Amino acid sequence: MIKKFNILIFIFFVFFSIIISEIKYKFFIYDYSYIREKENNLILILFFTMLFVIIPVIFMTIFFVYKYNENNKNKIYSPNWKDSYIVESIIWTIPIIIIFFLSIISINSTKDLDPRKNINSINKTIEIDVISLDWCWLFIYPNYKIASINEVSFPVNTPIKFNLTSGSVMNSFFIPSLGSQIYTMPGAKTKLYLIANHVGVYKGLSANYSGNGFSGMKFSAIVFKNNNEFFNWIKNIKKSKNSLNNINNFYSLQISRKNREIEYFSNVYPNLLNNVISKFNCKN
Ligand SMILES: [Cu+2]
Repeated sequence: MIKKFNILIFIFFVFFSIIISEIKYKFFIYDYSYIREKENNLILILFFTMLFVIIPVIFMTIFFVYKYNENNKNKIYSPNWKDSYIVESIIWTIPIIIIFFLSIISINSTKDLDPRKNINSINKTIEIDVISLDWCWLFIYPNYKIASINEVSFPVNTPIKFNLTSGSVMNSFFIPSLGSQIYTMPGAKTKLYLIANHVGVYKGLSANYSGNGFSGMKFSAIVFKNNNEFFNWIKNIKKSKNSLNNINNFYSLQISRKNREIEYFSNVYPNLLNNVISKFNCKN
């Protein structure tokens, strides 16, 4: 009987370590940003805290099934649970401690990972306006008067302030490797601060189903190794013949199209983001 029990426990721990290593791999391979790193740590802390409950419960389930089995001749079954102070204090104290611990972590990380919170860095923050359309992403660099569709770029270790809105329905702006997602909503402006700590090209997407062409609503986020590379990218866009210098050009972008290619626009209409927002705010 003991043998069978040992085998079960062994299988359980093998299975458990496979899950843990898989989770570690899945999380840490995408550790490309400061925010993402903090989010990963938070998830791992919560996960291991919950193991304090899950492991004893699984262990006891297997143990009790064997110990109080009908075929176990050596069992001594003497239920005497009424007013057991030991049992009562264990089943109340542990959850209270865990809930208290988790609430402190939740409060602190909610403040800490607020998407509207500025990220401290020696490098100057870059502002990028983002407008979600049917079904593509429009990125505007107000300080450089350029825009692009389905491609955004910035230098490494530089905080980015995204100002977001939607030109059509609600979508969700998400670069999974860099951290937090945030909703874009028509007539509303939201802010999101992100920073990339590794050079590379990351996938961006909408995490909110928004219609028929949604599956093609993807963009690439290019992280350059220095400002020079970033300015070259901007110069390249400045050469584009397409422009967005009046609101009608913007309206022509709003025509729904699926699987749109990357497009560049030089000479962008000033304050386009706020214009798009005010379009939805009709006061009667
Ligand atoms: Cu909302």
